[in-house]
Amino acid sequence: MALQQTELRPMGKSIGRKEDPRLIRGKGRYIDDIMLPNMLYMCVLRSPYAHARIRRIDASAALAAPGVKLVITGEDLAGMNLAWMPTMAGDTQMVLATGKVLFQYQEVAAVVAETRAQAEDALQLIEVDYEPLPVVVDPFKALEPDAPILREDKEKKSNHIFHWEAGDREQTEALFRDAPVIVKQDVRFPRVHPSPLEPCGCVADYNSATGRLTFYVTSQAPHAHRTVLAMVSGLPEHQIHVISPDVGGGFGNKVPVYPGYVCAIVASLKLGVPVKWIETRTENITSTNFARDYHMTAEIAAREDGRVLALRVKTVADHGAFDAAADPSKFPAGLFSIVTGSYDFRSAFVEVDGVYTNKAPGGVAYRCSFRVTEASYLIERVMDVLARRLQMDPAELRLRNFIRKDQFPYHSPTGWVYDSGDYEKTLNLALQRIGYAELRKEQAEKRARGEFMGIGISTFTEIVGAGPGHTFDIMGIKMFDSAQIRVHPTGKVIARLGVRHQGQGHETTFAQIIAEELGLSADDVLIEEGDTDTAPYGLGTYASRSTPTAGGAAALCGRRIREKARKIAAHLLEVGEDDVIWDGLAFTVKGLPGRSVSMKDVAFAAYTNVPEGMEPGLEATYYYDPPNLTFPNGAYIAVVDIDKGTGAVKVRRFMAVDDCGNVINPMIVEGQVHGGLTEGFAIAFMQDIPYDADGNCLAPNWMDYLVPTSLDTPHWETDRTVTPSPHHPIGAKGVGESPNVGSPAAFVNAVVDALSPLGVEHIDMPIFPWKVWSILREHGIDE
Ligand code: MCN
Ligand code: CUM
Repeated sequence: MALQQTELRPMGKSIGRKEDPRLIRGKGRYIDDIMLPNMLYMCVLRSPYAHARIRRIDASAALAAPGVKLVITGEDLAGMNLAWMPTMAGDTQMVLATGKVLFQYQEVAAVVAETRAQAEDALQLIEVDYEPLPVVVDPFKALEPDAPILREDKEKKSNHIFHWEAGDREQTEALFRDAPVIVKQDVRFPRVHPSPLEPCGCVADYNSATGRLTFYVTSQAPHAHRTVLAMVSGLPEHQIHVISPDVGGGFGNKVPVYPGYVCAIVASLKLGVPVKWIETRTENITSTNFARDYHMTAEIAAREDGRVLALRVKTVADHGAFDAAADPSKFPAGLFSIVTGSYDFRSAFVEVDGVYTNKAPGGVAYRCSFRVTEASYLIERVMDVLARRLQMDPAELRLRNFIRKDQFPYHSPTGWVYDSGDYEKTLNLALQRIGYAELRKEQAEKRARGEFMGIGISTFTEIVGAGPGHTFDIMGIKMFDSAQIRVHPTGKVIARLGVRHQGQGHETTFAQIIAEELGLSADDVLIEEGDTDTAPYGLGTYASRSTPTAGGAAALCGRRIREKARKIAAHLLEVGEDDVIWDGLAFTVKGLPGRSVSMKDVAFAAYTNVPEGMEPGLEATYYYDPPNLTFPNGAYIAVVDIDKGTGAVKVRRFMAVDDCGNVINPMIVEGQVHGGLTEGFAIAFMQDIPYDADGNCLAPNWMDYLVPTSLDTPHWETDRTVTPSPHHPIGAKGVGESPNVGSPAAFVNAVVDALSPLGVEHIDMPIFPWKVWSILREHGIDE
């Protein structure tokens, strides 16, 4: 039974998630649920070496193994001009290795068999003769002149990928020259992985009679995938039908096109039957889009009273073997230049250098807002370093430097125009809700007793909603998004959007937006996403862009429907169009409030009784290219206690005040915040993908790469302020990534604050208990 929530005017209400009755009862349809007649299974052979020349591949024994139908190698693909594919970052990536392998677990060959077990068994029979080459895992070593060159396919004989900068170098230097106070801190954001519950996978189904490829794939961006596949495969775009069924978590992992997809399509083209490929957990962690791996150095120039003047940032970005970051094309370091954050710096200069290493390729993913997680963590960490240097309370330092409410729209020194915010109000609410003054008193008492309690603040500014199309594109395609609404004769609606949710609740929130515009209930509106044959073109769900872009399209599309509906209403009410007013629920006659027709009446008339000469039907499509991004923000405060015996950090309290403008569904927003905080907590305390000197991945599964359970997860307290976006059709800003962008700094600041009596100024994530334990022991604290 479906949920019934017939409430009208659903905007801003916590109505139950329409998708949950399906998903919670196991009635979802995920990629591995798709079973087609005559379907075969594909498995991928991966490299045990991080860097090696391939002398020879012998697949004859595998080909002769039971059930095996096909083996594909890089050489086979080279014959079809498919051995390499383009990445979104403008680089190229090997589909199956030719010549050499560049990271451990790189795709070397694919086997297709009648069963998955047969395919896996046959992988063992493929003989590959590797000649190991020197390995580079440290991006700084990769930049040294005598480092081995990894990408022999490139003209440029160096491991340096790109240099990118933003801001004003001279002005920043000048401010640094005269500054009375300068702080400097090296900060590493470790390599992490979004690790969604459902790994990546696909079913490729090529019909040789129709020439049509139906491609089922766990995708956050089905339309973009169709375009890329058309460009890579040479199949006409209308002959590719991409279907992204229920997605079991994406977190950015399901934005890129992966080699396995191309291999499955090639296999289906060759064999004429459907081919399924589903990753294992290890394949997902070791080869698909990782996140972060930023080595950052930040300096702040300030006055003695704490007023900040300038910010200087230098970063080395480790992209692994191929730059497969899923950033907008003109932004090799994503939106990292938002690094001045919530503070009114006079000037800033930011540089990023991208580097190849023998590691898995990437890397933009994991609730990252295109590198805003790194930027936000850096500035929030370094503001605390400055506070400590000046012996100033970190809340006070922030309040002194915030961009003030009356400065919006605010032009940042790196070129962004922040739309709106009230940072002071948000922080004050968080301070008051958590009882900041009392906590500081408690901390002082505990310090006197030799106990380690810490309070960490993070007041972040996010930047989400890419477009606008004039600045943001992916391989030339402008980053707008779309909605199409069809109102049927009985007033029931099907709406399709160009985005594709992975658990964010679009089936509910977008139904709320459209129902609000049409005077219906959310139950009357069915939301469909993920099918390129039916949905209007859109760029997909990532970077918290769905609400800012497709949400805007949904509202404006609803208003477009209303324009036609008003004409029909005038006809039904037998008055002129100008005398018809929309009161939020129905069309009424000016001055005659008793006379009205509802959207349901109008819908029926649209198919039965339209005014003379009017086209029948009631539907509309809207492509919305936003005028600017939206700038959600928040104030997070963590309180931690450290166990001196074990070094374990207990997060005693966590207060998150978010401002994402007008809220469509408060419960869903709270759920997004809980989820993102849990991931931020995991990043701060549990997650890292290290490599040894030979390039072996040391966290290739959930035994070594830790995912938090409900037992690890702290209790989250949430609240909100509302500063509507002035340019968004319903005043909403995105929120999905805010908690992950904002929270790591709050956790780390709290731990550093706890240990500051020992002189600790910084600890790199993840803060495992052993790190804290070692610091305590180094300082002679032994309990
Ligand atoms: N919302 C709202 N009011 C607002 C803003 C948002 O009610 N003012 C609602 C939206 O309508 C939507 C949800 O909150 O239902 C998230 O909206 P938005 O911030 O627009 O983000 P997206 O829908 O574009 O989701 C993307 C974002 C990203 S980039 C990652 S990564 C992430 C995240 O969402 N991955 C997720 N949250 C996730 N949640 C789940 N369950 N699974 C993932 O894979
Ligand atoms: Cu960068 S993770 Mo989200 O944008 O899909």
